[in-house]
Amino acid sequence: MTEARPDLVIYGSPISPFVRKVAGLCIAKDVAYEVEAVNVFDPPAWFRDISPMKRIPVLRDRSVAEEGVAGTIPDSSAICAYIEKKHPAPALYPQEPMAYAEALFIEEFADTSLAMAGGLGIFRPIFFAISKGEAPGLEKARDAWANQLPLLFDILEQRLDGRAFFAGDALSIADITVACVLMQISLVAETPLDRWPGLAAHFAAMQALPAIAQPYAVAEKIVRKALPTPFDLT
Ligand SMILES: N[C@@H](CCC(=O)N[C@@H](CS)C(=O)NCC(=O)O)C(=O)O
Repeated sequence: MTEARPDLVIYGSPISPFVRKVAGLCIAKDVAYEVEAVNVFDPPAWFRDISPMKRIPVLRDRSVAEEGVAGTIPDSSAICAYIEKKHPAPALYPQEPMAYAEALFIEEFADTSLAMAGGLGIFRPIFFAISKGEAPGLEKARDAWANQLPLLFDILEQRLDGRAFFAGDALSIADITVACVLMQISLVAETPLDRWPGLAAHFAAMQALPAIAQPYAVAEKIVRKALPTPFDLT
């Protein structure tokens, strides 16, 4: 028996935290999806047409259109908001207005500040170098871990304030996004969070969820082929 083709296609790579964020939202909602590989650094012409910012992920909803720009959405935040509208249960955005705004802010904070420090500051200098057969950029990564991330972890610790979730009293897009971006660091480096006990507890709880663990396992399998053991940046 063959599985039905899912409506939702995520173009990109599981190595991207933004692809894993969309995949995580789908898993948490039990919505079928597939990931179609696109190398964003050398994309095919059809992908350039649907990715105005030359970024992954882009979503295609085949139930809307099978090809062309129609039925596609660039940007993980727009994609997740679309999937929430299309598949409202379980809700992954809080109902209460202030909690809703908090969730959107934490999502944005993780997508920008945290991703800059963890992705561009740590993951890329290590993994991209190793993939090209070069020495890992440990100096840059150690600088990001020591000088950029603590301020961001302080903010997350303060926002979390000992709670189980960043916004409202249930899992939301905020929790999924923070975990996916933090795990971008874990792909290449140990991620000790002892100085931020609330964030450490949140991170451990998130890592136990299939929505976070399953897409990460796919990425980890790819990364471990080139880097068997994560680095200690402390
Ligand atoms: N805000 C975008 C960010 C997407 C993004 O930066 N993706 C990275 C991969 S992790 C990318 O496509 N980078 C291409 C490049 O740097 O040229 C989103 O949330 O989708």
